[in-house]
Amino acid sequence: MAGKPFDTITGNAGETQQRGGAVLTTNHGIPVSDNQNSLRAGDRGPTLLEDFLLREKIFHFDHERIPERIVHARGSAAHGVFTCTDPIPDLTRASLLSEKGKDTPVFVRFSTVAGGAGSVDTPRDVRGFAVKFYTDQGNWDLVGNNIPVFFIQDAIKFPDLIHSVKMEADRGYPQAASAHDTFWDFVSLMPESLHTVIWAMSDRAIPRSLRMMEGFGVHTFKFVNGKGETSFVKFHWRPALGTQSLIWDESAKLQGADNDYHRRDLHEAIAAGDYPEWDFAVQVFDQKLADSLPYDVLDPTKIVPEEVVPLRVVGRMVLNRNPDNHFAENEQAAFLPSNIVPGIDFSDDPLLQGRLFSYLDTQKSRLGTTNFHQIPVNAPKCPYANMMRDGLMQTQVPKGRANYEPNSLDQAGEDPGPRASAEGFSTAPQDIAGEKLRIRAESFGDHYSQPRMYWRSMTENEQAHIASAFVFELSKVGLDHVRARVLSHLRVIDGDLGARVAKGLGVDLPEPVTPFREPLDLAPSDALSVQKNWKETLKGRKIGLLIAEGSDKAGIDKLTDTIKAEGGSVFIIAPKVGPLKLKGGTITPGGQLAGSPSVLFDAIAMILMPDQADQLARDSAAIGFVMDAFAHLKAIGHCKGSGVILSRAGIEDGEGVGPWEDLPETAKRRYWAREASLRDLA
Ligand code: HDE
Repeated sequence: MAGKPFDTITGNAGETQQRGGAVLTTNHGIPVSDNQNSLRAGDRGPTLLEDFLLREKIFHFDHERIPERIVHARGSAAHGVFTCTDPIPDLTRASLLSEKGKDTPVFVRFSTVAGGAGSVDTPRDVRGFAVKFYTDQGNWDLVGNNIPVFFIQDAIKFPDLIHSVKMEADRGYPQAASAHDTFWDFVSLMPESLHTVIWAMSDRAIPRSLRMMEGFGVHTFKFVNGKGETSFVKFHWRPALGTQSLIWDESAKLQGADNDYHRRDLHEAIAAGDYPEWDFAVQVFDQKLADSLPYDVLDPTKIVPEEVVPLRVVGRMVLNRNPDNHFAENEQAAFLPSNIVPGIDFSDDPLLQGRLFSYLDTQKSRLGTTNFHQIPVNAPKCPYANMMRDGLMQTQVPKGRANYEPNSLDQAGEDPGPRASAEGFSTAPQDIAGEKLRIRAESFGDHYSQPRMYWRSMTENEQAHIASAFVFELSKVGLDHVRARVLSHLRVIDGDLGARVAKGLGVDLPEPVTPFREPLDLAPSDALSVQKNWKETLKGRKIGLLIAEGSDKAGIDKLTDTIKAEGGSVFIIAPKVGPLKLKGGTITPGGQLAGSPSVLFDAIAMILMPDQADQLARDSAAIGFVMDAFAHLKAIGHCKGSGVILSRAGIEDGEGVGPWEDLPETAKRRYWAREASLRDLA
């Protein structure tokens, strides 16, 4: 029997080419009649060099990639708006903070540090938190992290730090992981890194969501007001959803379940109108207070606890628009700590000073041109004009004769071009005297007091997570002398920490190092703990609901509605993804059980008929679903029928485990106390 006619354009039997939308053209506007076949000599003959359509398309494709960022390669981004809520013209003449209710557009990029652009979202790592404010005085880039301190004190050590944490030079692994010899070798020889390392071993380095991270400017900056008076300032972002973290086993399993866990979460939240929000707060202090502290405010390995200098909330940021194109916006975004506006100034923090060079320099090799500022995501939204001209990929067409300054073309009646103004950026005057030296200030010499303060500010469970993270990481270190050297530092931070990590590794505790400065017992700061500041809310939390054929639709609707009413969301999972007949209606599930493990959710529920539950109780995906939820300290809601799955997994009713009707309440928490009975933490 003869089939449908063969289509010589698409190569499909009987299909005709889909047509619609705008006319497809070359990059030079020439309309294209066939985007399926290259030009051939005869229907089975060689391709012709003349085929400019083929060559242009392949040529462009061959060059689609640009060098990825040497650090922070993997990022997720969004647009939004910053609103000033408490103007502070007495402290700064920065216009974005000058008027209550004043809006400034922003572009934000969150990132991991160590992994490549295609690496997973949930390794143990510091997260970048870079904000570009498109102010009416030009762009201000606050290029910060989700941890308020940094590993090193001097920019000259940055290449060494990054080389040590990235893939090892000879073998090219591990990707996106600090658990290897070279990183810990560096740490053990650079005790200034210990404060950031203890943060990185805490749950802060495995955030639950980008929406649930704090952000910090890290360095001390300066504010300058209209009278030229200066003060020191540290910048903080506080997430409206509260700071929440994963636990280690969960983040490791998420690396298999969803490589894009954070990126997807951010994108979906914004697409659903569930806009992520942060308060913007400042810690402002003067030289006198700085001088009274037992550490140097120019040292980026130190925080100023908020119990010492309280936070003042001055604005709010809402992210309300996903990028239209990942490459054009996220990949081509260029953040520069040197982008600063009148009213804000740098401090002499030696790490910050080094950054002021690096970011401008890196853009030239990544984006290939000094004109990277003209790419839409980087361009200021206020007018900008100067005498800088030409260069690769120049897209602007300046008019007139004046491309130098001073000039007197105005006297000839021509446009003389832009001029500097007294209102422009000016550096706050500062006395500086001293010898020209390569030296580390003695005031930067205490590396143990603040890690000790951090350790002592944690809950018992958080301490156990930190000690266990050290054990995990050091268990991957093959060089005994490196491991021993790390332990000799840890016991100076805190005897208990050192002993627990040594015990967890099953090795002897070595002699302590002798620090340059005897560590101080600084007062613990509750603000540093994630668990002590947990927000009990369903907002931003995602519940995985397992159902199957015959499940009760009324129950499913009731649970879903209650959770949604409180700002949470429900994702329906079933053994098969096609439409499902239920008692009282039909539902099309969001995901199949095997592809929707419970690591993807903050809490789980099961509403199942007994026969379906019996069947699922023989399915390892269902057993794993409840076992992991339990092991990850999550709330579990079940119906009578689904009890059989729980008993097969050895889970009994107790704190956080009970009837599904309780879930809207129980799902607001994690059950930290459950952990001691589940795993042997250090
Ligand atoms: Fe960066 N850092 N950094 N960094 N950093 C870069 O700039 C660098 C540091 C941070 O989403 C690079 O455009 C040096 C501290 C973020 O695009 C590069 C030093 C903090 C991002 C660079 C530091 C950061 C970067 C790579 C030591 C927190 C991502 C690509 C002196 C306050 C920005 C790029 C984005 C990116 C250099 C230390 C945060 C190579 C030399 C401290 C969030 O220029």
